[in-house]
Amino acid sequence: MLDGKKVLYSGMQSTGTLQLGNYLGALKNWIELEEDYQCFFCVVDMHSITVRQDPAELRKKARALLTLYIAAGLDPEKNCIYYQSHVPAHAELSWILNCYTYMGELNRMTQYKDKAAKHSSNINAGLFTYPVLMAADILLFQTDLVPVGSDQKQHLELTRDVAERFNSIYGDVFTIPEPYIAKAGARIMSLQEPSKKMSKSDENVNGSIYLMDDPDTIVRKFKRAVTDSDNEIRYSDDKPGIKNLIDIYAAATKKTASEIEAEFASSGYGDFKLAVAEEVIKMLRPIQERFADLSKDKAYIDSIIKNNGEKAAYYANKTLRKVQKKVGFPERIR
Ligand code: ATP
Ligand code: LTN
Repeated sequence: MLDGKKVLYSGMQSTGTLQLGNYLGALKNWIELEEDYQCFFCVVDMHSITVRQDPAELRKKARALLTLYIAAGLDPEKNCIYYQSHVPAHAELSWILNCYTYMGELNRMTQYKDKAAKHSSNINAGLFTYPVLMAADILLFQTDLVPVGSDQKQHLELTRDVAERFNSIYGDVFTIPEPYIAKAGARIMSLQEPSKKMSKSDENVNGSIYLMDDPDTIVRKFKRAVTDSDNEIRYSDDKPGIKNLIDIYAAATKKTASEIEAEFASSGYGDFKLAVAEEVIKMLRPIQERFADLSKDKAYIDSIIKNNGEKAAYYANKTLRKVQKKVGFPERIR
């Protein structure tokens, strides 16, 4: 609890331009929850370097991501929106938690296996211990709720296990966080390979709708989306392409899959794809406009970065000092 409210924490990597899955699976839910919680939204730039990045690009993307959080509707006065790399406590707690996490646990993480396969020439230790840094992010703020897409569920379970292990040795140090995985949009798939999740680091740009895509690009990508050939709009696992488009339409309109099946019972794939594109364009337009305005206001974004970084460091240090004391680090001389 913080100031009488439960704590909500989430973050995204500044590895690329946000795609529709990031928005529907995570960011949109953050906005819906922000009023009821004391919220921390992090740009996890330290996680981003587990995969090789161009320094100038990484800096640019981190700022764009922070600006996009605000453009999408998060209020930076009420919520703490900040860069992970500006708060050293993340790295410090991560080291300590490394010593309470087993190799076997990390070996089971599917994101690690996927990324190791994808970046086989750079399987670094950071990629392996990535979930420990994520656990540190969450536990530093005594978080109650973590809204994420379903691909992060395993990392959340590990976070809970590590926190419970630590608490069982040292007493109630950490709040045990709950995942929040909304039904609609929890896992948006690539438009080109509907068996793979949509990802901002996918080299096939036609598989992802980026939040900054213009209307023509969005229509073109949906028109080209891979589907089966029976032309029936039905929500079923044996129709992964159409199922994904129904999921996107459902998340954008808040309609259920059966309402959508009924609405498009007499339509073909072409019409349905255009309808999905239209809803997505409508949903993204205000975010794109706000992003363009905010990007011009350098002083305002700078002030958010500074003030919120300091605020996050204050709360994070409180937990860190407690943990350092528990594990037996010497007291600081003042
Ligand atoms: P990368 O491709 O760089 O690994 P990503 O696109 O998978 O990145 P992350 O930064 O890892 O995105 O994830 C940010 C948030 O978006 C997380 O909460 C994650 O669960 C959610 N998310 C990512 N991809 C999807 C998706 N396809 N569907 C639903 N949620 C998603
Ligand atoms: N691993 C997450 C990003 C992330 C995160 C967090 C999400 C890092 N730290 C803390 C929620 C809470 C991902 O989306 N790939």
